Amino acid sequence: MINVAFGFNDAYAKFCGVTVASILANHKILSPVDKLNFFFLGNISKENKEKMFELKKIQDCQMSFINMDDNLFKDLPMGTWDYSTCYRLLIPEVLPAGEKKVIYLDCDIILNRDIKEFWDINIDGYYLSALYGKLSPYDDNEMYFNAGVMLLNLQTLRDFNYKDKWRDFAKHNVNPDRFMFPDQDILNGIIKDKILPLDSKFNMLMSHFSDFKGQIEDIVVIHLGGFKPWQPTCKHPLKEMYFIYAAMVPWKIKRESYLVYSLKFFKKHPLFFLQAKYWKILKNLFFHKNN
Ligand SMILES: [Mn+2]
Repeated sequence: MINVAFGFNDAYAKFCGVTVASILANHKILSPVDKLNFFFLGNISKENKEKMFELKKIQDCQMSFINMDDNLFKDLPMGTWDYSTCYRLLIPEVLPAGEKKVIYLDCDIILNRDIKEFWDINIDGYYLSALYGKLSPYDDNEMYFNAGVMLLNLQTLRDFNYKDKWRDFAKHNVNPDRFMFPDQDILNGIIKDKILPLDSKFNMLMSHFSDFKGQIEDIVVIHLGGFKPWQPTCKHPLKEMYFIYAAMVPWKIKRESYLVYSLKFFKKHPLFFLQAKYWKILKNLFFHKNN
């Protein structure tokens, strides 16, 4: 089985559905071990679960929903982030103990090729594989990885006592000035070595597109981070491919107009221009460095 995990809330269920549809549509089952096994971390409504199950029409697969406890994150300076972004931190402890490896994906992603190409990467001896380099939003010379696309070695993470390490970090070492991406900053705070750098074709953020030397058909994972494909401000050169898969799901994926987008933004950030932190977030979004 190929394990794939997501963490989200009801507002993002439809976007997760698009990612799942893109995985199913591009995957070939050549033997029983190739069957897809999805783990959905989040407290999801019955209606959204039923819609997710409808995607099995594209290809048969396993789907499990795992309820999460938001109390674990209530002391973190979350800013405007939803707790669900932190669910990825719990993957090694909430997945069945027998699972050795899992792919984690954000819900702003589509697969452009068979996910097996990503799954087959050998991560023996590593904690995880991710896009890794001088990607830090805090310091241009600091090594940092993007936590939106990861291949996790569950065995080495459990042996590392990861479960206690991230809780300890979240309790004692969180620096609110270096906490623009809660989940990603905690992961980068505790995992400093045994990271296998991923080729950008497995996490094609807009920031990496101009340096990519291959063909578009070679790209495996397209990450529509920063501005999302349904937002009018998204400038990712591959964003139209998103709507091929958006048409396959039982939810309506609407493109937001500039007006709707602006109203939502000001509702979420009513005093955003008064807070230095938001300028940093905006700067980061415009340069598409992360997420
Ligand atoms: Mn993302």
